[in-house]
Amino acid sequence: MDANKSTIMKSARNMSGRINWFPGHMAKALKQVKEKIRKVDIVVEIRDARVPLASGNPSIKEVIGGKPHLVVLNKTNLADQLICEHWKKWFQAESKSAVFVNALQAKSLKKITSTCKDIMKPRWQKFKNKGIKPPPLRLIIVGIPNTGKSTIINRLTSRNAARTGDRPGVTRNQEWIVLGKDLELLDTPGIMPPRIETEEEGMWLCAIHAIKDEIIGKEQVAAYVINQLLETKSEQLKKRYHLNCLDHNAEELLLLIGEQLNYKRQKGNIDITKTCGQVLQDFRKGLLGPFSFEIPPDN
Ligand SMILES: Nc1nc2c(ncn2[C@@H]2O[C@H](COP(=O)(O)OP(=O)(O)O)[C@@H](O)[C@H]2O)c(=O)[nH]1
Ligand SMILES: [Mg+2]
Repeated sequence: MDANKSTIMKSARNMSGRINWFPGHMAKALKQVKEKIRKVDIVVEIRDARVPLASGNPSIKEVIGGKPHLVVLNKTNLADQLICEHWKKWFQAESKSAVFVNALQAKSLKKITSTCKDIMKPRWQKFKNKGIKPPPLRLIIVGIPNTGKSTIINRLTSRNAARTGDRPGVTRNQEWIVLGKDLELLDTPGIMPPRIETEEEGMWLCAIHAIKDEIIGKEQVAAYVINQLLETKSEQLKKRYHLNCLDHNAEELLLLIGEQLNYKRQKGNIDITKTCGQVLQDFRKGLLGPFSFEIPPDN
């Protein structure tokens, strides 16, 4: 047991006790996103509904400039429904354009394109007032890793997509995907680096896999998730892994889960890394129940 435990406790901290979340390049990444944003009319930022603020990057404001900005809170099927309702009200009270979606559901993605059109209506009306046909509305999908950008692009484009490159007189390098009448999407998303303000936010981003497990270690991330679930959703945990009793700390529970899953090494020791990997995989698929990490701040 002790040998296993020390593996879990292995720390990702540097000498000064700070977690080294990632090796930089923030400015370069933001510059690349900025260059892409220059080409579009509206920026659609995908975040994770379980972490509505911390899965964004506050620097995006400067990167976007004055362009309209729609926040899409994705993966609502993995988030606590009641907390999502609170967040909806919060975004409304802040007058921020936000839609809540589950990218795995075609119907909910329509909200993205229809809201974009609504947001752009006043600007497009100006063209019409001058008797000019408005140009196609161009959008870009941006966001931190693993929020569902590629899934959303693929699902938005799979049915009614044609490349503008196929049309004469438009860009020939196929960077625009026609999404339907008067709507075009930049074919690659802008990948934003996360900006982590507190250690807790960092752990949230690890839990939703916006940050690679290697940074903190699977064991630490799994222990964090278990501790969070123990606070509110412990029954689901108990049921999933056939645990008799939850009166243990996270490290002990992970060993019990490994025992239940029969994840063993030679000599019968629990394979704790494999166990932690499984717990994280189950959590990220929603098999341990819906869960929200971040609750709305007071408006
Ligand atoms: N449960 C759930 N999973 C999703 C949703 N959207 C995306 N995913 C999954 O999240 C993972 C990351 O998605 P991906 O599109 O690659 O994210 P990207 O890094 O932002 O491009 C994939 O396993 C997707 O299947 C969603 O709304 N609900
Ligand atoms: Mg992707």
